[in-house]
Amino acid sequence: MIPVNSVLQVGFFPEIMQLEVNRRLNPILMIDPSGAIPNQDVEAILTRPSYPIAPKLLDQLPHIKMIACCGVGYDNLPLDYLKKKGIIASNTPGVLNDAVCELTIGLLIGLLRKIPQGHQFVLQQTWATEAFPFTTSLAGKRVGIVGMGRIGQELASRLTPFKVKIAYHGPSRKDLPYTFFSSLVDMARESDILILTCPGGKATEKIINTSVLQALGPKGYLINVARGSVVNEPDLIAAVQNQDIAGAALDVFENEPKPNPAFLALPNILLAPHIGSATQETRQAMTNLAIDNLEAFFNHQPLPTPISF
Ligand code: 8YV
Repeated sequence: MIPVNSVLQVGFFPEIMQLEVNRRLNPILMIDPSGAIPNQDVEAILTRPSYPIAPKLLDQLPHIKMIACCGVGYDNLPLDYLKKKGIIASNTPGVLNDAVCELTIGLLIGLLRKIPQGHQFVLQQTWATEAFPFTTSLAGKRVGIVGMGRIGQELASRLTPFKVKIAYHGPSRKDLPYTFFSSLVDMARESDILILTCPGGKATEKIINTSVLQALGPKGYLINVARGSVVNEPDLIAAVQNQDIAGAALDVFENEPKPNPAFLALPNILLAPHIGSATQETRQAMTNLAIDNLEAFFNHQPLPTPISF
């Protein structure tokens, strides 16, 4: 049982998620993280990855012992600070793998086969006078996955039936039936498609830069469903503008919900508003898993999905 007035909800939760929250607990709402603290006696925070939880906020909550993040990424949490203060945290891995992989494959095929351009081609009735240009097949391509965690591994298994050759880059080799590259540039050089599924944070900040994009080459494609922080956006914009790569599909950006305006004018780019996990079923499951962690905390039980740090 979660005690009344014990949980502070930091940030906006879309309706279907807020309904689940309200069904199971009665949080104190702090929709604007920079606003005034509504109640300093709370023991736990419920939030989402899009809301950085600053130490200065936590310093105003002397009884905080747990943070439940409703999302798989937790680069919004000050882990060193939490460790120092003995604050535990949870996220919601696993339940969003299907949704994120489905969107990734949708973006990939939409980008390679120019599906949005084909839609406009028909709407504008250009078809009556022109033939839509040939595109390129996914089958036979070399796919390099950056970050072989739960989502990366699920994506690799879903891509295999598409007759692609799969490689991966990450901090260490894993016992997987795919080629491992310790060097990201080397993998880019040996790939037709780079797909980013790695965590955000300092370790992956701007690892996709001009060197990687040049190695990927003019027939190469970049797909980002990880975090905007993983990509050096000016480098990517220049690479697409100069046709140093063939195109990019992006679901995440440095500045959400107002991405760099230069992205909006690029050809051969496919943009989505950070909807990787945004299905009704997935967001309900994520919200309930986040609350399961809160319940476990208040019942002095092990957390279902603790963050290790
Ligand atoms: C969240 C995300 O899923 O899970 C993540 O790491 O990137 C987000 O899509 C979403 O904000 C739900 O809280």
